[in-house]
Amino acid sequence: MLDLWYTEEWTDNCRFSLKVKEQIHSEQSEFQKIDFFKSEEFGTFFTLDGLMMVNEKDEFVYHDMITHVALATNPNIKRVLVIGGGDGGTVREVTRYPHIEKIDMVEIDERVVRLSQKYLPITASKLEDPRVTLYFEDGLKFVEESAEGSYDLILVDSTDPISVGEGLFTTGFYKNCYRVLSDEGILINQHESPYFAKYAAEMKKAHNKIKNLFPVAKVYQFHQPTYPSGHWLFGFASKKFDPIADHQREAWEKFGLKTRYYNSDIHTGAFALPTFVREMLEDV
Ligand code: AAT
Repeated sequence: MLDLWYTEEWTDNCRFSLKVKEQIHSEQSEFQKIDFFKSEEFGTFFTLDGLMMVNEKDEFVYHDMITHVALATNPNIKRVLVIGGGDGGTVREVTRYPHIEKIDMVEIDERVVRLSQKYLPITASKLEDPRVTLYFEDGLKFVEESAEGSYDLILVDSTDPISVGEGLFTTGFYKNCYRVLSDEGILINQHESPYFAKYAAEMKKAHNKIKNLFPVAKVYQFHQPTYPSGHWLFGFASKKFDPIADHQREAWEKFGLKTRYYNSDIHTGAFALPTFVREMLEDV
């Protein structure tokens, strides 16, 4: 029998391949091509337009890091908006805080949610939490129409700035995020990779736009083996809180959450950037 491999072009000259046991689903939704596979090494995974989104083995890294850094900076966050994140992993982490009152998730493509519920219960398990409301629409439009100060935290769990994800990397979008956040608000966004030039160009553009709007604008890093280069970033922007100076280590530890990637030392360490990344950010 022939071996089946999933291959992703990280750059024109570099590819990532994963041996596949079986392709379990494939469709073209209204917005994108969705494929689900089973693999030995990374378990079940899905791709959108041929790019890895989530797999069972390393999703904990991404979902820990998108969520807990903000909650350990402002443990009083009560109203959360998740944009994208159709697999449900980000919402799952947010639901772990009993004091959070409201979690709105705005995903453009309902099919990603329904297929994740079917094939990726490990991430989609908390989408039915009573605090969660799902909206199937464009996140860009949703923030335009949301009231001023209506959220304490916005988590932008988006695809790359191509196709439907493009609007979530625009100045107009970030301006609306600023308006929709309370005075203590925090914005975390999927911030691409500093490593290969084509992703680094996007991350510099995004940082430049956010830094012109928010008094606090930083980036932090984590290891995501299945994203291009494995070196990935989130952006941290806030009206008030600095993630290091205002880090509420003890308050967060009191929540008693068991996490596999995030911990209080990682919180500090993630903001310590390699020199080449620092230089890229100074440069913008
Ligand atoms: N939890 C990690 C998974 C993702 S998927 C990102 C989701 O964002 C997708 O389900 C996609 O349909 C949704 N999305 C894209 N654009 C929009 C939009 N404009 N409004 C609402 N939802 C949107 C993140 C993967 C990161 C990959 C990095 N290489």
